[in-house]
Amino acid sequence: MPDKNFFLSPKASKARLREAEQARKNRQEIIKARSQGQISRRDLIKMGIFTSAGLMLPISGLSPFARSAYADSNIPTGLPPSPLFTATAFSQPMPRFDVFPRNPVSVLNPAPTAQANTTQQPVDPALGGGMGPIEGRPPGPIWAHQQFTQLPPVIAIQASMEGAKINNVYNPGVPSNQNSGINAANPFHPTFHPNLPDQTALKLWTYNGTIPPKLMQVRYGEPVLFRLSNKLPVQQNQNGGFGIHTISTHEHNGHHGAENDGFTGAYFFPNQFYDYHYPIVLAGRNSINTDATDINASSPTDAGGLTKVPGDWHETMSTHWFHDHMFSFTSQNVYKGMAGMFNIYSGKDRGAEDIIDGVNLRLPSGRASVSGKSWGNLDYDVNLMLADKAWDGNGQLAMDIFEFDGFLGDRMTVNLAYKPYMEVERRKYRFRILNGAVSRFFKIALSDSSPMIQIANDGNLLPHPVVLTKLDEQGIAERYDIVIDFSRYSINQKVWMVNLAEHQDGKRVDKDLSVSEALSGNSDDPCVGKFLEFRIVRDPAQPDISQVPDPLIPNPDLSAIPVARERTFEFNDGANQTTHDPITSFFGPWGIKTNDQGDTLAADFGRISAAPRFGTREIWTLKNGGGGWDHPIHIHFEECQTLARNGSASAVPAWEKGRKDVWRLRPDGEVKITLQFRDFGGMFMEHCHNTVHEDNAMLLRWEIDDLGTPFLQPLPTPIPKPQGVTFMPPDDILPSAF
Ligand SMILES: [Cu+2]
Repeated sequence: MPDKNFFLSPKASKARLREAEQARKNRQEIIKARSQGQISRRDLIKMGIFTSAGLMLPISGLSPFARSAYADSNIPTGLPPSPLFTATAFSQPMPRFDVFPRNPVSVLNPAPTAQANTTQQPVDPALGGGMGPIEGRPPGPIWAHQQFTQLPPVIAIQASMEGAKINNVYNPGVPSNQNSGINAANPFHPTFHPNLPDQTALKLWTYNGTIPPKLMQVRYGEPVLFRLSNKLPVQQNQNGGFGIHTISTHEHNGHHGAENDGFTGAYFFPNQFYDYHYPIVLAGRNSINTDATDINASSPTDAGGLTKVPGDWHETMSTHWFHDHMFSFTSQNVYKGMAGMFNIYSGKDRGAEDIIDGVNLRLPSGRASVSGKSWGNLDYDVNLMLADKAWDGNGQLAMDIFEFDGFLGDRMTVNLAYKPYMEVERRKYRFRILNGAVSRFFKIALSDSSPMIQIANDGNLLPHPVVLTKLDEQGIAERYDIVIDFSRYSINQKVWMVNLAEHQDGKRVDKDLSVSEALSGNSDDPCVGKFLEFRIVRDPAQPDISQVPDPLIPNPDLSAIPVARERTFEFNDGANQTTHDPITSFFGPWGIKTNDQGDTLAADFGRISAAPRFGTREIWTLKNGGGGWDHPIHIHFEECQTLARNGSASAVPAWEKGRKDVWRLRPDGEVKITLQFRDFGGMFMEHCHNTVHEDNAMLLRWEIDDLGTPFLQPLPTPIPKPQGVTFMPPDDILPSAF
């Protein structure tokens, strides 16, 4: 297939291509200056690039919204295609995730503390000098780890955020023959393909500075302390042109106290660490099965048995991910590599298909009797992170932050490898598929249109498995777990995962193609078509005894819990900003209108838009305000049940009938959901997960109001500085929040 220029039609004139290249160069200078702190938002307004209402003015040669003088392209953006050098599709093996080592908490020095560790250290002059705390978590009781003594951390996972380097300690968690022949002992280079240049330390920023992306394996009832050290450059301008060195990690969609949620305003600086305490509990632990008597609410022991845990087993979660959530820089930082996955193991979903105890669902994973691991086998349980990327003429990661509709790359990567292949055996595999893109939606089929079984949505095992020949569109941050049975193929056969979702821009999917259309090579979108090749290489050494039972995990029954309150959130463009706080607020074009009152507001993490009462249940309606966009809306903290789409309960498809945490609203669409507020408190978020929309500035803060200590109401807003986090009162509290 000839190399297609996605961003400009193949029919675009040479003049249009030249114009596009010039526009790219012009914008690049501004992107660089903005990301490096050399110009402020006010400067951009003065320069006429933004209006105070947040709309970008149509300046030809600069704005992606401006119509070209050469109107021969309806694709209004301007990056040239990413060169492939000598790399070709399906010529490199797909690396499995790199599993984080799990250590006893005693290895942590200093030991973790309930309140932030405010031991002082000198602050680099580039960060203002003076002295500041070693931990960047906001200090004091309201940001202390909740229930730290009841749920003390048992496992320590340590990581650093740093620039790209060679990985000499890659641990795929499986032998080489389950990792497409990759010898994990070889140095693993920070590149999207062996025939592409290594990414430089300023372009790619990842957990531990290495690829493959990282996997945390955790289990219920075993609290984890994730200590993340910020080792990014102290100079803000050492960023390769985009991304920012202040970071905040969100464990999406952890049921943890807000101090561990990666709040967008709880970011920390180079040379600081942040202790995230992940208790890994079943929701409802303080009200349901509190004495831990239900064996279904359980966690795997190393010896092959079960430990009972409190909480509602219907709330069991399996597939999470973690990523940066820095205010107004999430898209750039995640694109730069700050994303990993997080598998949670339980009695139901333990990752050992040969343990038959009446609780274990025995999903495809691997055999404890072969590996010696009674949980968390990865042989046939495969994490896939899909992301579209773009790179410049030197092969270095490139991004255009002025694509306010959404930024699209033109090269498909799986686990950060450009169009790889994976060797598989003739048996069932589970794939935990994450959309880790900035703005792109995917829609997945197999090249021969044979069936896949969807077993989970957003990490929640469905009430019933769903057989599909095409998955639904998958929005940014959504996770679809599927099972593919390769026993129907013969050895040496190949089959491909195919993307059917064609984009023209970052607004939404332009068109869902048929498999044959997607395979035809006629799409202008180079991320359409085959992106992952499965090579069926052998029979399994042991017979496949894994199962996909029905039912999987029924929904929790909420019928006896009264609905305390209904709220409405409408997602629009043309947002207004009413606060103008230089630290906590940002401007549109995107925003959220709450409860049909007042303006559509751009994000301010100092504004409280909703404050549900602790211990209650509410119904929230998420509305697309129109304009032809789709928005994948994410609500932090609790998994929700989808009650209706466009007012109709029967319009909720079978694969959305479990619990979810991200909903594609679809153009002009509306979703009604229900959720509870329990177990923990503090400030959480709701936002579009098209991360460009999120950053510009479709995000709001809500907090759980418990009418007393330790959560004062309303909570003060943290203002992070290298010399210590201070607090200020909320900029704004919407009249309908409490
Ligand atoms: Cu959006």
